[in-house]
Amino acid sequence: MKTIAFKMKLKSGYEQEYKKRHDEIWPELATLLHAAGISDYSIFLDEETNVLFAIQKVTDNNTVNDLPNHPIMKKWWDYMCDIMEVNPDNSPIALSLKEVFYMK
Ligand code: RM4
Repeated sequence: MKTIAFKMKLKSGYEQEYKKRHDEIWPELATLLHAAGISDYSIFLDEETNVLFAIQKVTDNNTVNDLPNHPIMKKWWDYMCDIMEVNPDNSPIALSLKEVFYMK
């Protein structure tokens, strides 16, 4: 198991809508993410910059790299693309973050 973190960006003015959509996350999406090896997934919003900071645990044999091809993942990204900064395929622009400190 390892912890990974990345950042995404929310469009201005969509904080409540972003939270609402995640409060009502599709059960099939949660199942898919769990099946891919993701757990303890949190997303925090920096209200000054609209940067979304995401952190999650992934199993050593995770299949996270297959998620962009999955129909449920694609459907979620299509659903979210109006309120996030996205790539041409509607996946969120996500930048990996480097761990520089860890304390148990
Ligand atoms: C985010 C974004 C991410 C997804 C989470 C659940 O807003 O779409 O890719 O993992 O939702």
